[in-house]
Amino acid sequence: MSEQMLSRIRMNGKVPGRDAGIEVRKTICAICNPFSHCGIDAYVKDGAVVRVEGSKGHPHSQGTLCSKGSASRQYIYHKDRIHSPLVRRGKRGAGEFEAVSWEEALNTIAEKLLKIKEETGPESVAFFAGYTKWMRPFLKRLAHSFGSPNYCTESSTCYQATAMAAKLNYGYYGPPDVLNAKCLLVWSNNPFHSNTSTVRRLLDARERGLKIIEVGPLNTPLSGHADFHLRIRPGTSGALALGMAHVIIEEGLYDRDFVENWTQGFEEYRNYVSQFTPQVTQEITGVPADAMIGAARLYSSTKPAAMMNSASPTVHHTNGLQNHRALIALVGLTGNFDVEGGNHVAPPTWLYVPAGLPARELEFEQSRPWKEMAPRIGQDRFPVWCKLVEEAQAMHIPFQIRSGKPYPIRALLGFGMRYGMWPGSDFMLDSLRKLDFLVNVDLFMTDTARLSDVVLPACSSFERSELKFWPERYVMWTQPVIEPLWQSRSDVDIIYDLGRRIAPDDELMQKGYEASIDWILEPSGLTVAELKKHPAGFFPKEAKMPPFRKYRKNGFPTPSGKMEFSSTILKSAGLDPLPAYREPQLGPRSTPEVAEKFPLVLTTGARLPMYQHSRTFRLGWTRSLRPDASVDIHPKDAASRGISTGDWVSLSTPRGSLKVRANLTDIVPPGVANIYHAWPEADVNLLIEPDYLDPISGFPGFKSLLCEVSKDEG
Ligand SMILES: Nc1nc2c(c(=O)[nH]1)N[C@H]1C(S)=C(S)[C@@H](COP(=O)(O)OP(=O)(O)OC[C@H]3O[C@@H](n4cnc5c(=O)[nH]c(N)nc54)[C@H](O)[C@@H]3O)O[C@H]1N2
Ligand SMILES: Nc1nc2c(c(=O)[nH]1)N[C@H]1C(S)=C(S)[C@@H](COP(=O)(O)OP(=O)(O)OC[C@H]3O[C@@H](n4cnc5c(=O)[nH]c(N)nc54)[C@H](O)[C@@H]3O)O[C@H]1N2
Ligand SMILES: [Mo]
Repeated sequence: MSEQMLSRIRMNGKVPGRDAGIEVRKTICAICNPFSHCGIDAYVKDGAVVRVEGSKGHPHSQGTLCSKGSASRQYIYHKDRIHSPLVRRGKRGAGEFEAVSWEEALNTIAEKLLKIKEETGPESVAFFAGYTKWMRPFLKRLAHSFGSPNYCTESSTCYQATAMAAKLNYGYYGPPDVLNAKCLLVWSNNPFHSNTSTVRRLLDARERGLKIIEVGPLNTPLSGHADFHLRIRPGTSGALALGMAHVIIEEGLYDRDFVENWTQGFEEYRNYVSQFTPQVTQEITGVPADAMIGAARLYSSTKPAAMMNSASPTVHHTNGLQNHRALIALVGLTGNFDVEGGNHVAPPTWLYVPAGLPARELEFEQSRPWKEMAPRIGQDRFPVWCKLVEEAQAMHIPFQIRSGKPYPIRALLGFGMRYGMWPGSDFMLDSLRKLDFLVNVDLFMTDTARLSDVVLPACSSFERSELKFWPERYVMWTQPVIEPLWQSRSDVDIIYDLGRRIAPDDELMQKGYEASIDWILEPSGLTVAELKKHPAGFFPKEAKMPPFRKYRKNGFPTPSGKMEFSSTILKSAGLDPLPAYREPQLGPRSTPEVAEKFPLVLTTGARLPMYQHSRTFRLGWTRSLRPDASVDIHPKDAASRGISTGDWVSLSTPRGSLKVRANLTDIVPPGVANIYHAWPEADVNLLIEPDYLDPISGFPGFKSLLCEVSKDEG
């Protein structure tokens, strides 16, 4: 073949090299959760990404990309990207905007926020970050340096309730040490859909003989690999955990030494769980007693055993916090807390990821002590949240906007804010309309952005620099592989430019983003200059995991210094100190009168591999994998209602109904309906009351309420 022909093939075939003008640059996919974020090789030609591939040899993602990451080009070049800063000119929500310069947009925001601060105090301005994590510490610092305690995030529905449960029981907690475990209790987590880059290691461990117990109502790709799959009725995790504790205690399978020396309230707990006999537990949870007993024996007698949890499905219930306390209590009860092959406590280095290095994220974020600021949104209603979580409880935002009590909320500065995230999303939407001033920063022109007074275009992970740690103790300072598209900018640049205008006294912020990262990383010995020398990332030599059983030296960071079966903090708040089981507020046992008309249990938001909340519906590739909003129901329930697959059906709750298609599947057990949570045409959060919340954590009961599915005759 001639050189000329070869050269043409290279050009057309996207082969990197000088001939083709294509360079391969390293970046990350940041569409999904911070524990994944796969390494990407971006093929760049003439300043545009022409192809993406998983970075081969990346220690976390090992060259893989899921359906979402593979569609990265459709994501970054999508027609819905916002091109320039916009200021509203027409009626709110009418979508009439004028494109303005960054200078004008930022000045408009600063003037308005400073005016509100002067009139009703800095607390009247709330700062909110949606699912995206990377800009959070900077946004929180901006809020506090401005003087507002009201920094809050999507974590008011995600993760933080599990962290609260862990703090109440143990003071701290750790992820499962899958590599060294002999038994893994996967309590409501579907990594095949929600955390794909971890699955290979899980399957390898299974091949080495790892025993697996899965708890969760839905069949998942893990179910076929599990020794036991306990298919609970949604919302009954707590009862199952108490039933398992009963078996473990009765049969003497608990860790006596740990319980005697390191726990508080065991006798009360033992006494309480004695009512959860296998028969009672079966009646509540629907799990056959034999399977529950078998799983309890397997988990407690295989050493070491680890528990894998998730950020949301056990706490998306009106009884979620106590449920989660009950299930993680099994870790201590069986002596698997902070041991090799169990749940190993390792403090996060940066953005939730433990990478074996110390850093100063918390000191950085909290630039002003709480006592120098007003009480947070939700502080009266969810005092235990405010004691344990360093944020405001965002579920209370719409209520405080409406009541103006204890002080008015007049402006909201949102980064990736989406009102569809809230239960009673129409209630949140109406509340946002009542604000004096709403700003949203997003990549795309979303419904929430359309409602705003000022809209700012953020850029994607391909167009910015961010600090990224992976649990494999790997770190990368990403560098833009292309220039920010149109006039978009990195969230962090926006935050620092606002900082200059609304928080001029914050000296560190005035020094800029990279100086702030250097400050945060100081205890680790890393600097941005050093990180920049490794564009593909590296393993810092200093990174090391902490020792096991740290409590033996320092006690537990709880009020009693012990693991608390009976919580001192809950007791002093006048709440039940034991991980007491209560039925979900709406359920066949708690509200049989409602169940007459709405006999199915509704669980929402089980993760689908191609969708990430609202993010990937607009992409042709991902959308083609599941084009229609659909509700999963069991063939038996469908048959008794005359429903076939693909039929249009009404999904109704006492609050309203949606028209969706029926998907007949035994992924759901009989009696349960399941629907994904962010369909653009069928928002299930319209069907859930805005105050359908766990009274302790404030988390919404997204995953246990009542519904009916009926054939749509219209
Ligand atoms: N592809 C994709 N990945 C994601 C996300 C996404 O939107 N798309 N979202 C990310 C986020 S923010 C989160 S929080 C995680 C969630 O990640 P996961 O927790 O893994 O996701 P889910 O599918 O919600 O829940 C896992 C399992 O919990 C069980 N479950 C469902 N309802 C209940 C219930 O009522 N009680 C109990 N005990 N178990 C129940 C089901 O059996 C289900 O298979 O995923 C993250 N990863
Ligand atoms: N019914 C029901 N509701 C749920 C759930 C459920 O299971 N059921 N799950 C809950 C959970 S666990 C979660 S985590 C939440 C998630 O809910 P959201 O936080 O709303 O999640 P997303 O839709 O992923 O992201 C919100 C916005 O962020 C924008 N965005 C993406 N990247 C960036 C960026 O880099 N910068 C900026 N500025 N914006 C960006 C996206 O375009 C999107 O418009 O939903 C909750 N709501
Ligand atoms: Mo989440």
